[in-house]
Amino acid sequence: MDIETAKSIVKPQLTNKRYEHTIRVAQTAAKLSQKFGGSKEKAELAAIFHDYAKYQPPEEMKRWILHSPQVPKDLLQFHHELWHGPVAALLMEREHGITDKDVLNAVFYHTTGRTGMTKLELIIFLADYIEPGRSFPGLDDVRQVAETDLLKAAWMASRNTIAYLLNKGNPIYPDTFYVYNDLTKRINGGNN
Ligand code: DGI
Ligand code: FE
Ligand code: FE
Repeated sequence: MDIETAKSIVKPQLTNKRYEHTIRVAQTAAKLSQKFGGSKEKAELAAIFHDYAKYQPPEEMKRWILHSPQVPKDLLQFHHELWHGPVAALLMEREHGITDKDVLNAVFYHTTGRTGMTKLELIIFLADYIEPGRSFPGLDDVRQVAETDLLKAAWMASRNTIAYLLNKGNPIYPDTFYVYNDLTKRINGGNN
């Protein structure tokens, strides 16, 4: 699917602010893919769709998850904020015929991350965190590291998100910890 078609599908589903965030994630993901390698087109396509399901009613997302064998049901025990990535990936595949697994996984796992993330998955995960409209504590450091080191920057994003969730006393989905542990090993050459 070309990017303009993707945009025209996604835009009506989002608020203006969310659509602008989406465009910035796509621009950031395109830059990251030029810097670190991989397909710019895939990065843009995944970015355009990553928050496609953000405003689906939780009951509807729950139905999609319950009826889709590939989605782990334990997600339903956690906040519905964690459901929009998997549901967007399902909708891309079933309603828009997008079959590229790497693109679908980048959307599926963009909120939590997971172990063994591909370059494209890391790029979307990181682009969502560092796009220029974001302002989180410590974000400038992550942006700086993202100039040279994709794994380390994604690790910092993961660490900061966990710290933020812990600080708020929120429950944390297992994949959110797994990506942190996995990236800790990967940036240390497996010595941890
Ligand atoms: O959709 P976006 O706002 O662009 O960003 P996102 O999909 O990365 O994350 C949405 C929210 O999900 C963000 O406030 C952090 C939160 N989050 C990420 N991992 C976890 C989580 N919330 C809980 N409760 N548990 C997690 O493991
Ligand atoms: Fe999201
Ligand atoms: Fe997002």
